[in-house]
This record gives sequence, C-alpha cells and structure tokens, in this order.
Amino acid sequence: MIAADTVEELAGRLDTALTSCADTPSLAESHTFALDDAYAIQAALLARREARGERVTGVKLGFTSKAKMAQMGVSDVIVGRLTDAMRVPDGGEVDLARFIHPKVEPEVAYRLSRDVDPDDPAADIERCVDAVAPALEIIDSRYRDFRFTYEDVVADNTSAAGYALGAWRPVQDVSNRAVRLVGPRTEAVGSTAAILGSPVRALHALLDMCRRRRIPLGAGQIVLAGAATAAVPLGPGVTRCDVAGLGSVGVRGL
Ligand code: OOG
Ligand code: MG
Repeated sequence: MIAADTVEELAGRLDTALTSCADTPSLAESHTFALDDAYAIQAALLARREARGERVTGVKLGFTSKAKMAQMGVSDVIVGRLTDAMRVPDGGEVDLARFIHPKVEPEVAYRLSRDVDPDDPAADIERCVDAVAPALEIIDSRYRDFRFTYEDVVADNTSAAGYALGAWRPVQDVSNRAVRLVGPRTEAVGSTAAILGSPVRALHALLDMCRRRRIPLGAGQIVLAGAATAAVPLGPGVTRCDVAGLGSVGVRGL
C-alpha cells in the first residue's frame, strides 16, 4: 500500500480537478500504486465530497461490456459511488460548463429495496431489488483526454459525474433488450446483452465487488449496471436513452 498521506494527496489532486473543471494527468505517470490503493483513493475522494454535504445515493459498475474490458486489457468490473449532487432529473438541464469533457452512456438502473448483507454468504441480491429503470450515466474523466490506467480510473471514482433515471418499473428480466442512445449529433445502438451478457449479472458482480471492497449496499440505493454501448460526447441539446419495453430517459445539455 502507498502511504496514507499519498492517498490523501492523490485524492486531493482528483478533487481539485473535479471542483475546478480542469483535467489532471494520469496519476500513474507520477506514482506507482496498486488496485487496493486506487480504491483507497476513491474512498478518500468520496469522504471529501461527503464532508461538503454530498450524500451517497448508490453505486455504479463500469467495464461491464466485453468491448470495454478488452480495450482496457482487463477482465474485472470496476465499482464507483453515486451521490445526490450527480443526480439530474429526467428531462433536466445539464450545465456542460460544470464538466471537463462529458460523455454519456445508456444504462439500466436497479433500485435496492433492502440492505444487502455482504457478510451473509447466502445473500440474494436479486431479491433485494424491487424496480428497474432506463438510465443515462454522464462520465467525465478527470484525466486529460480520458487517458488513464485501470488503477487511475478506479481512483477517479470510475469517471462518475452524473446520472438520470427514467420511470421505475417492477423488476423484470431485461436481458437482450434493444438500447438506443440518441443525441443531437450522435446515435448509438446496442443491447442490454452487452452488459455482462445480461444486466442481472451486473448485480451479482456488484455483490462480489462490494464484498471484496467493503462497500455497503443499502435499501433505497440505486445501482447503475454499466453501459450498453460505447460512450458518446454529451453536447448541447437533448440526449435520450431508450430501452425496449422499459421506456426512456433524457437530459438537456446547455
Ligand atoms: C470509465 C467508466 C466506465 C461503464 O459503464 O463502463 C463506465 C470510463 O470509461 O471513463 O461507466
Ligand atoms: Mg457507466
């Protein structure tokens, strides 16, 4: 492990990039750190945000698509935290000036209706979710040109920057649903099958990660299961995500 003051220094660098909307070079350019360190930096970054009054609202998975894993040369998902400050109402405005170089991803969200006990080997995460919704995730790497190592992106709270949720539906099988992301100048088409074969697998991967990383999963929290297509730049105008049979959700970049 790197020293505790180095964890704080690196979290501080990312926090400054976040709050001043100014990118920072990859931490790996100047420091050698391992995955455990990266999650410690992420936790320190979250602690700073919570000290400013932000409240954790859920968790997100990243690299749940084979394409993204292959691109990063990894075989494991990453987990980050969502806060109330990141929430954008469905159809709500997003001030693009708050971000460095925002991109948007079409996702599926689950809602936890019960606490998940990470120490219970028989915990059944599927029974702890009661609703599912189409979602948009805004990612905004704090690193220059979105260039980062696997450890870098974990430290940077997995590029999490914003999210919007469509209407909640009763929990149902959402595997292999067509997904469309439509923006003023972009369109991406995919399937929920890109999310680990089926978004429900993301729930199981999440429980495994949360056990390993001691991340609590509580009733009322939301889970973003991961992107169904490649991310596209978020620009001015309306960007919507449609998930077949689930409905849609949109945000308006300003
Ligand atoms: C990391 C975040 C990836 C996803 O859904 O795969 C992610 C990044 O690509 O910047 O959120
Ligand atoms: Mg995502």
